[in-house]
Amino acid sequence: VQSSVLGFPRIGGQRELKKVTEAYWSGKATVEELLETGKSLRAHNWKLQKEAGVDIIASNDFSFYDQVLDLSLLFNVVPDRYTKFDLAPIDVLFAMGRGLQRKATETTAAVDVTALEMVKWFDSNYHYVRPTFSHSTEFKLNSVAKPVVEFNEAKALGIHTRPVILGPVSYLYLGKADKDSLDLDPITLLEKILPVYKQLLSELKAAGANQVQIDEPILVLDLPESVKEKFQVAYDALVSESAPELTLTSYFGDVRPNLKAIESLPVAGFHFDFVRVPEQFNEVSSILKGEQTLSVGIVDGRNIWKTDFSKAAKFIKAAVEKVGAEKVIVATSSSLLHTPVDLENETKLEPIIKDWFSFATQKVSEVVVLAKEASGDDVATEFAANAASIKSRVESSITTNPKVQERLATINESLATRQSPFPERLAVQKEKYNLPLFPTTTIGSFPQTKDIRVNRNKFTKGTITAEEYETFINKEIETVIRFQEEIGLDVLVHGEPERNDMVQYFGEQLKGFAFTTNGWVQSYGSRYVRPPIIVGDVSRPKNMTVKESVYAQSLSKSPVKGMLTGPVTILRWSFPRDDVSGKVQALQLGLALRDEVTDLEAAGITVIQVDEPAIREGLPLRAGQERSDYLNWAAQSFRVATSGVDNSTQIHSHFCYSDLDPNHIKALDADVVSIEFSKKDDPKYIQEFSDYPNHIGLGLFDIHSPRIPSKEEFVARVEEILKVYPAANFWFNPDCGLKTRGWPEVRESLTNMVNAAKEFRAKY
Ligand code: THG
Ligand code: ZN
Repeated sequence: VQSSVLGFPRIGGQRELKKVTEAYWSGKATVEELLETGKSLRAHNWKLQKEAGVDIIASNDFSFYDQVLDLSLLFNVVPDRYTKFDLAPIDVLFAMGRGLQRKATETTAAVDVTALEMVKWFDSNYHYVRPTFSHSTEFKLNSVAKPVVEFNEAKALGIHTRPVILGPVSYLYLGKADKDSLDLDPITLLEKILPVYKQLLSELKAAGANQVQIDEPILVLDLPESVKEKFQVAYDALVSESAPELTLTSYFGDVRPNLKAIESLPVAGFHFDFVRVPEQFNEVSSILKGEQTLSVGIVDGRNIWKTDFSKAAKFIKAAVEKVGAEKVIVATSSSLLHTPVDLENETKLEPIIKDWFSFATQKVSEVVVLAKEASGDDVATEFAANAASIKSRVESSITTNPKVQERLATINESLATRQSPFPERLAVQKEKYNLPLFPTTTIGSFPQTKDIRVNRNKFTKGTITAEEYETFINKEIETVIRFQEEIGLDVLVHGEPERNDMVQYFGEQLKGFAFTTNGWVQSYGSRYVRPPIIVGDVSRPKNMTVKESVYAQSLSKSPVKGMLTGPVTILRWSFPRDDVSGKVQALQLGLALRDEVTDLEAAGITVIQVDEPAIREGLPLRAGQERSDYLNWAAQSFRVATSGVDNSTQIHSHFCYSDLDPNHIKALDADVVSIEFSKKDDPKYIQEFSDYPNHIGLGLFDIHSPRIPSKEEFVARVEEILKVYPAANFWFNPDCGLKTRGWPEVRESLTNMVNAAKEFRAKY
């Protein structure tokens, strides 16, 4: 029985990839240094897996930005606006990923181009850059084919790898039409893209690759017939003598509803995720024919809990009995991209709790041990140690808190409902805040400058005192408040200089969480997050945000928003427990946040934003009971958090990164919502939100890009929106928080936005 890892994190144990990429962008590292770091990270990861004894090691799982974006460059799916500047290939990649604005120099012309749309990768916190097709897209294989280069690179190290590529049906389906070709349905391009896939596969074969992992993750979604039927077309064309053997790979969900579409594919094997959906085993394993192999995804690629060896071994045994040992492969459920690199880098975790975890490096060993066990090798020592860890967690008293469980039982509809419906609340809020038409605001964070990070580090390390740190933070808050007043924003924020991350910050203050010092996971490009870990029942020992908000409000007559992260988002961006349901965890968080909201209100902070950007990505991938249950408990936990306040307290919420369904956010009953919108070019999206009953701000500029929109750009965009959207309900705000931007851009962009709002006020 072989072992297989579908992909390893590429960021490096010490965030080497981030450091060199950002150094390159700021001109502090050369392109050679950038490429060299990539190469050494790849070599390190392959060797680590080889030494651990993994049989099937992935290559092409590395990327300088995003693996889907890499494929777009590989296939020449590069809109013309990125090619006209004569940029180096790596700069085209970064321009597509993050936009590029560069002043003209003596030798080079000015560059000004926005980024492609970035969206969440299924239900994870990773984002991919959406392939963007137009009628003029001409597929051709880049002369330097990255999967081939990296296969050869591993080969030179004596490591035979299995390249991973996203399959053609998923690649097209996950893409979209460019704004000049809105009538184009990307899936209709299949026949045109297949020859390029064939060419890539034959080049891989020529280089010596005998197997390729071809990912078709959309198999876990509800697909229209017109897409389902493409699998047979695609794989009939791709499977051939001149191609390596293909393992059709799915993950994150249930393939059963699409099984018909793949049951007759001539591929060499299949991979399924049995961590997420063990129940699919019987049906999906029944499609195997002849020599086809079954890769059993049994080590969780999405969470950090130790695999329960005894349970997993039973599962693998059943697979061996059904399909035969020579056909079974023990694998991670998905790529390990979504887990932190190495538990050994954690020095501050409580040893008892640390022993319950397994990060990517440890998961590699888990796969190997399980494959050995299934092959009849002696792994009794490993199994005994594992059983002891599992038992320690099950029996631990750290994970339960009877008081929290008692309070949870008191949740009912009235606890989750505001005093009065929105129209009545709006009337008192109008009177209380007296905001102008088209109120302007921001989402919450302001630039996290180097100065801020340096001081936070000093405080964490103890080289400055709590008082010195507070003085520093207060000074930052004051700067942000003065800035907002100066440029004329209406509803202010304190800027969140005291927060590292909007989830981690709360995780560190809540009971029931563990947090890491180095557990980074890539979110997009060079941006990583350090998800806290929910280990037990959640409660709030003391208030978490009141001090900073009250200080900020004391500096201004304008309302300053209290800023909280909502229960669903804290749950989604943490590593959750696997021993109680998501619903229980969200409601516990809802109760803890409810106390924070009422504490803020009591302290005079009466505009309170509770962000739920992750609510959409938490939606179960398929329609059905599970999805409607989710929508109910997600909305309920938000309303538990926000319904303890007076009618005159204005609740805001914010959403980003996904195609939102307006119906889902209606159920939250927030007074004002802001949503990411600047990359939504298709007017149908504006239409979708036109009957949203409460107040709304459709994000007016992309905060992932250093590019500065002019006032005229804002005006043109809002004119489009106001053709269908009621002016009286409309707020002006950016797409998202500004923490990743620099001050000069923020100053100019926001000034232009505020001036555009003033122009509209004069007009309406
Ligand atoms: N926090 C968490 N998840 C998220 C977001 C978040 N997922 C979606 C979206 N926001 C992703 N956006 C970002 C934006 C910025 C950063 C990370 C994700 C970021 N990270 C710092 C970095 O990589 O330099 C590290 C931050 C820190 O010090 O903790 O800037 O906001 N959980
Ligand atoms: Zn956002």
